[in-house]
Amino acid sequence: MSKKKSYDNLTTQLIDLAAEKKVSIAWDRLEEQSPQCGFGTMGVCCRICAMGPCQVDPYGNGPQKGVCGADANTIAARNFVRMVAAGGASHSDHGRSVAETFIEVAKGKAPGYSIQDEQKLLALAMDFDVEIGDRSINEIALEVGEKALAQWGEQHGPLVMTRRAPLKRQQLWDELGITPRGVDREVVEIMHRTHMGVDQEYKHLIAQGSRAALADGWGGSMLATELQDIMFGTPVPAVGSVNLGLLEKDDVNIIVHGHEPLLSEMIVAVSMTDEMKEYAKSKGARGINLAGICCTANEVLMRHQIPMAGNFLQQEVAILTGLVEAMVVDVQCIMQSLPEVAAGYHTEIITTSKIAKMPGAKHIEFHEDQALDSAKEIVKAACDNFQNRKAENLHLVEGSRDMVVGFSHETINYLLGGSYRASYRPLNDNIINGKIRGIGAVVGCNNPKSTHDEYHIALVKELIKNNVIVLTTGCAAGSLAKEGLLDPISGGAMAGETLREVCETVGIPPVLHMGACVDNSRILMAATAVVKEGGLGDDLSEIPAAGAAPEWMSEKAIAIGQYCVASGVYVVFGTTWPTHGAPELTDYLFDGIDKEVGGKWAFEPDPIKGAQLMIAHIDEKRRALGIDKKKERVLMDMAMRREIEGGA
Ligand code: NFS
Ligand code: SF4
Repeated sequence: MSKKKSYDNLTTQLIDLAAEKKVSIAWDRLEEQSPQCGFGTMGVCCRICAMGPCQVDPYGNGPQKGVCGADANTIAARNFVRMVAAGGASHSDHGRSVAETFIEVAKGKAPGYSIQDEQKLLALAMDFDVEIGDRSINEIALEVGEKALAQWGEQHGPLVMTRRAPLKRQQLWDELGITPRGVDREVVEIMHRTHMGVDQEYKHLIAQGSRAALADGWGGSMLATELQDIMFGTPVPAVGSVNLGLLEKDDVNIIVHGHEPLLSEMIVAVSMTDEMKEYAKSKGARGINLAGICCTANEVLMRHQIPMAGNFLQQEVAILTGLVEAMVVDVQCIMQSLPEVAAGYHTEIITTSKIAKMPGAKHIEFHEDQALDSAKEIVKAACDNFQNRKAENLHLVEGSRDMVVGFSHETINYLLGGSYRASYRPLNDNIINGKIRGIGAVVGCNNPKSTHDEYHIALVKELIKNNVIVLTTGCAAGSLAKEGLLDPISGGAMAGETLREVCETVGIPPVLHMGACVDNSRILMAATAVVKEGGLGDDLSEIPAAGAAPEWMSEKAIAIGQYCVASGVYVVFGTTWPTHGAPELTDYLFDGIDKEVGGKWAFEPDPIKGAQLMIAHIDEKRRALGIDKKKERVLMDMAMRREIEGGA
């Protein structure tokens, strides 16, 4: 590979160090894997039954059917909706753990956890028709928790949370027969329908993909966010910081990596106790420095301002600083290579989840009913490891960036609404008057197939330059933060004139950090609030907005993309696209599915072109709403403007 591996300087330094030390990291393994199988890349390899594996030749020279007769569209659509199933299952199973713990908290059986946001609990109680009256908070929480948990297995639907969507959207889902039932059922149905010889009509398969994805976005994921906010607090704007320069030479450095805040919240709490601080000192350290990677980083960053060490592709190189006493992992996006990378270092890789182990890692299982004890054991193990640091392994990198984090859908409401009345009115007005051209949601992973961080940054710079306000989550947020885009001053300077003006007035950056990937449900809620506020159409598909996952790699990204598309959103993916071997299916996903659900997919490997696709879509929506005309004011020269303003 000749292209740059990472846009980030610190990461680049450590990639070079890895090469020097002959430590194999993701980019090296990608090279070893290259060229990757074209059938797999294009989605037309089927290994669903033992008559296969079968491949369909996308260029028409080889076989066009699998042994069973399945064609390219069926094979690629089955593969695609299986990605939706796995991605939705991951988010939603995380949500299920949260719901289970929530119930234990309500019963008073999970010491360490508590109900922090009572207002949000009461709002959720109303969604679930739970009587409030003069019942105690714990009583209400217990009933909410049990009703929420039952949503995973809801057999008939509709899921309670889908009733938050704009009415028109709910009716459309009903008409199309994709109103989701519980995610457990939808995922099982995908596995059934994609078994050999069942559903073999690609549009019909994709419809089930939509239904399952909606069960995640408007079910499992949304409930994960809601219940986490109730237990750990709804994020409010705060200053945080990002990048590997935040690892401290004199402290015990613990990196929390993965996804579920159930564990990381407890590690945060425990590492702040005097007992643990003293323990760290007794091992020769100054104190304890906690930092995050991947979505766990977003969770603890937005609620506790714990620094973000990095995003997905920085997990291996973080170890190469020689400063990490323990990397504590739970589920999802954790590379199996970590123990191997750590082999020449003192870093301990600690797995903690009941469902996830790795060879070469130390397993300290985390139990929610003894959460503080589990967390203490983990933090102590990290402190014990401080004295094993090897001086010859130290490779300090310097640098970090500040950012503002924690824009939940509620805080956007409050911030933009000002002190009189929380409301989305000012946001809608600024969209209608054209100061804000539209909304872009930029989310998702890193992928070594494209220069780390670069696509996120280039795409978002182009969006904000064109006055599109950006909402971000997940590893994308990490990329953007490293470039200073989440900083009101440096980010604001990169925004177009009118967007900058709005941001300066409110005191926000042009890119709003909304949390982890599971919190993409916050973006759905924010978009819904825009619709309900009025003036921008009456469905999600009518507002001037578009989404993107430029550097995606995970099946979760496909699930998110599909629930956005099925919610009426235009979604652009970069790097690679998994159905190219099936042209008819691909045409349908890119141009055809929108006639049904209002949203559609696009693939664009160039960031500037990707941004332009999003902007063109936003402009088209503005035209349809009849709010495109006012923009012409921009074309007036200063003299005309002075005349008008003077005459007013
Ligand atoms: Ni999202 Fe979070 Fe990152 Fe991608 Fe992985 S951490 S759930 S999947 S890599 S953004
Ligand atoms: Fe081949 Fe059909 Fe079996 Fe797939 S399901 S492996 S296409 S025979």
